[in-house]
Amino acid sequence: MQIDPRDLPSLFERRFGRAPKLFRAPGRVNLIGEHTDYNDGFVLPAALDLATYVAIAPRQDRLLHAHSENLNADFAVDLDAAPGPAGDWRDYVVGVALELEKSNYRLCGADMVIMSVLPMGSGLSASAALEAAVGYAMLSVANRPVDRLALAKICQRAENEFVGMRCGVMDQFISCHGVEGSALLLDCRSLEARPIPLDPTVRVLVCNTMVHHQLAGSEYNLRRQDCETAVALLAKSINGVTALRDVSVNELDKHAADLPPVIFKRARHVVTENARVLAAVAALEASDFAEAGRLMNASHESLRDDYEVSCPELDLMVELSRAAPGVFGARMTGGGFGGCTVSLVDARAADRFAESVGPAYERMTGLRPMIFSCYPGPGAGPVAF
Ligand code: GAF
Repeated sequence: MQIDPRDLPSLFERRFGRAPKLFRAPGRVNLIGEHTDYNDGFVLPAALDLATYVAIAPRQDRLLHAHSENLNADFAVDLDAAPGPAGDWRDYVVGVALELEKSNYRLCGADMVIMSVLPMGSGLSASAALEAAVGYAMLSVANRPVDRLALAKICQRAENEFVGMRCGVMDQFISCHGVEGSALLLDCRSLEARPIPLDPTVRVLVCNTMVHHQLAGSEYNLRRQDCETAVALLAKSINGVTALRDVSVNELDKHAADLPPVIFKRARHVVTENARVLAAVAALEASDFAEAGRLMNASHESLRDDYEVSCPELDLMVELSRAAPGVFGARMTGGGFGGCTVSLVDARAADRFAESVGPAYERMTGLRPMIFSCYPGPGAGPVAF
């Protein structure tokens, strides 16, 4: 099936007999800072120009009626009937609506058609894009002003509490706050963000490995538990530790013996990754792309060996990417266990990147990867075609 968001107005009118308003929210690629967001740390994501789109019109009652064009599936729920999770895509839609109401945003019922050009389960945060697009759209048709930070937190809560995935705030934050042409350095404790413009002499290239290992969700929640264990143990001997953000690399080394070996490795990833994010921002701002690339490489090694969230396909894609001409660095991006890699590439070599990486990956895995250059786009909002 051909997915084209420009078809949304006519698809909506055919289905619901009236004209919709249109909204979009982007997916993201994270340049560096993985599994640091739920440790109150630093991340450096950029919003993609690939997005999830929602066509919406209000209803007189409190029914939420949604159709997914990608899945060719429908559902209807009564917002007053306190629906529980269904275990599929509906939960992102209903979860956001219910969390908005819990936060005192009274909504009206709505008809929606949803369409996404983001590949699902590819680590580009299609779920946060769905949440942010639906949240923005529902607030708008209920004539409520959109506070982007409040919306990002509500979408995260919907995912934590309704969907059952204990994600941090990075994906929802960048989907709501993306800045065209820039990545955002986000402090996940203060939620302050600073745009880091992407230099025109470099490109960000994303490679989808086309695999998604099922253990992603359960292992993610286990990693969070490991971090909480590390914090509880370190807080006994270091003053003022409430998150791994509060621990320096030296302090962690000094207290290595207080932690079981696996917990130490998890903590070492988070603590060193936080330091790498800040160093990478300094390197990007100084146009030192060799250093930024070296830090991205070190991030991948740490995720693979200490945090143990990589997989053979991600490692292979990273290896092939690093061997391509003009590549400063490459790493997995997102939660791991499949999905995408991100590479920082000299703009002059970017056009040839896909032809050096794609066929080799396909030959070795039998999978044809999707490879694209990412120009950072804006955050969630209305759209017109
Ligand atoms: C997933 C989560 F949703 C994010 O919050 C973040 O933890 C990421 O994995 C890892 O950095 O995308």
